[in-house]
Amino acid sequence: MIIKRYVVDNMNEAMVRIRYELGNDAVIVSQRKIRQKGLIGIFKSRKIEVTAAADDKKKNVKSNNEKREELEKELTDIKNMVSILLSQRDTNKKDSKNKTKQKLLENDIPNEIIEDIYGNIKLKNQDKKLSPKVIQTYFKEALLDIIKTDENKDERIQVLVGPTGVGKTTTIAKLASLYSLYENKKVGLITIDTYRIGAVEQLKTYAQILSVPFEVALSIKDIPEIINKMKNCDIILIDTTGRNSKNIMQISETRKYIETANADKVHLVLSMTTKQGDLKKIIENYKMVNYNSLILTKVDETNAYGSILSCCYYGNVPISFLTTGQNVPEDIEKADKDKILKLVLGDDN
Ligand SMILES: Nc1nc2c(ncn2[C@@H]2O[C@H](COP(=O)(O)OP(=O)(O)O)[C@@H](O)[C@H]2O)c(=O)[nH]1
Ligand SMILES: [Mg+2]
Repeated sequence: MIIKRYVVDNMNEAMVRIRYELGNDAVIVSQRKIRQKGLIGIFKSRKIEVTAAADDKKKNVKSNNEKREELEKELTDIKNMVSILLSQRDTNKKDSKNKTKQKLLENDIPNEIIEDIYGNIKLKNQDKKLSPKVIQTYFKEALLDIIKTDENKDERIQVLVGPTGVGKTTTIAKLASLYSLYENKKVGLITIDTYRIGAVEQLKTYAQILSVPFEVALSIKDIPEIINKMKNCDIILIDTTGRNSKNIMQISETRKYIETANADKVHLVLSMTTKQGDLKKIIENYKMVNYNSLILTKVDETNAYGSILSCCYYGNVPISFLTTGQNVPEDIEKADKDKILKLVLGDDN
């Protein structure tokens, strides 16, 4: 049995406190009006003294039950809160993957490449849950693996191949200027492009301006003799006829020229204004000539740089140069990995 004494202003207050502290089964044993002690008591209103009693065990059992109910309720609330937070986090994660993906798609990076990279990240990190930031870092690392750039060791015999109009001849003029004017190398120019009217004249004019030897090969048979003539040259650049990548016969003829010339470097020249689907086919079909470098032209004519990544991904050889305009010799630069990554991802990434 618990007996407690309460000094209260009124009975209402007494009942509330007794019920709270002793439970519903408590009984009031006595009540009386009192005046507080001392001088102050005279000016204060009278109080009531209530004595109440309750069964000790009953009160405890009841309060334990109440406590358990309260705990259970709190637990349910916490569970609900956690599940809401978890579902919010999942949607945020999805949103952020979709946002990154959306940005890459806007930059013209093919879905196939994006999914391939995400697939690899998932595979490598099997059960681990990755934050969007970590995924983005892995993504950038994967891009840097795909983007290969050439060390440009100034190989002696270099051939430029690729479709018509991509800028092969213009690029040869730019390279000839770079090597002869800036690197002080002896350069020789050869063209096997006797197919198009004016093609010979175009390169011959550049050769005259630069005062470098220039030769025309009318057939494969001429190649060894011409190369022999240029034995003093540090670098020999060979221009070829633009080939339709679908024409296997034409491409295999170009391959014969390359083999006869014993080329050290075969640059596949690709224009960034070409549609991505076409680029992929050109890259595949030209594999026949065993190119070991890419030159990407007309980078100035596009804002969607995903094509650059496509070339790296499908070509799987390093990029040597990028060209950025029609001006000879200034509109050419050596490929730089970080610069290309920035172009591919867009400025704010
Ligand atoms: N905007 C732009 N035009 C280029 C670039 N490179 C070449 N061209 C132009 O593309 C056209 C075709 O160039 P050409 O060298 O004859 O191409 P080829 O048929 O592959 O030899 C010419 O009008 C060039 O001036 C470049 O980087 N940017
Ligand atoms: Mg040409």
